[in-house]
Amino acid sequence: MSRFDIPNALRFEDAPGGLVRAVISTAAAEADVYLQGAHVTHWTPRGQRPVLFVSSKSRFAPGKAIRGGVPVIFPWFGARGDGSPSPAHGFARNMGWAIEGTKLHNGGNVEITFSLAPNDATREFGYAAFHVCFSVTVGTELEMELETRNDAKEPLTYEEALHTYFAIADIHRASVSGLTGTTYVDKTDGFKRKKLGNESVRIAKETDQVHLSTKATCVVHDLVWNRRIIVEKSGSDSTVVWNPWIDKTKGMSDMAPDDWKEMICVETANAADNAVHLSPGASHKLTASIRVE
Ligand code: TA6
Repeated sequence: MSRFDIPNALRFEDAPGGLVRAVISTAAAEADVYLQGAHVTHWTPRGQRPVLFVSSKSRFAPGKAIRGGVPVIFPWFGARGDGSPSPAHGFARNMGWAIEGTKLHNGGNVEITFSLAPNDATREFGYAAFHVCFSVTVGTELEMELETRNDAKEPLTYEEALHTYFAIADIHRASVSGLTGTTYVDKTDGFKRKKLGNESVRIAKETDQVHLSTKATCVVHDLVWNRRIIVEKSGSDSTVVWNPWIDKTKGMSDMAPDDWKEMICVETANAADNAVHLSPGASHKLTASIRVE
């Protein structure tokens, strides 16, 4: 591991549950990224409150998804479309990723790059010929790039998401703008398709919406902490907004009873109608860049 260390900027350490994480510290920000799932769990620009939410009840264990931060979702979103017994949200977030490299940029930003290649488990799921690369650059912005290449001789269709959990002071005084007029699949109402009017998304009950065919930048407005979290993206045609609210949270062993008040997921995705179709040898890149104002 030490060959990827960057003195005074990036080091690796053993973390809870026998996992390993990269601890990043720059003049502009600090961050933690777990090798399991290439999972960013912490990003805080200097002088700011933590931007990402992680539940105090989250599991940190081999093969278990971390509840919070930025789970990397691949190659299916939610339940697997063919109904076969498979882990929700694909296999990428539960697996160990390889480190491809680390880099200290001129301006002081630190980048770490991970890759996921086929293994026995992915082959079991029918994924034998792909390559996924995920790079995270830490600075005043958190920049993330997820690039997928189809190494098979036949086309590859997949879904993906950066399932980002944002920390907020109070869900009752938060909203998400940038999705006006979009059509969304309401997963709390029988997957009905609905259209958002000329308004921001406000959360007053369990909310699980897949907004389709939108390339828009979204903003999380936090009226209590008086901050805006801006999520800019590319190569992504879906945005998912999720809050489990009271009852769903009670049913989740890796969430504390009041966690629903302090988090909102605004996810940079390609899901449902926006699944990606890659011909043999082709690649697709999804990016998200997060900043706080
Ligand atoms: O992104 C929203 C969602 O798909 C919800 O349906 C909810 O299940 C959430 O993800 C969390 O999923 P998980 O598998 O992490 O419990």
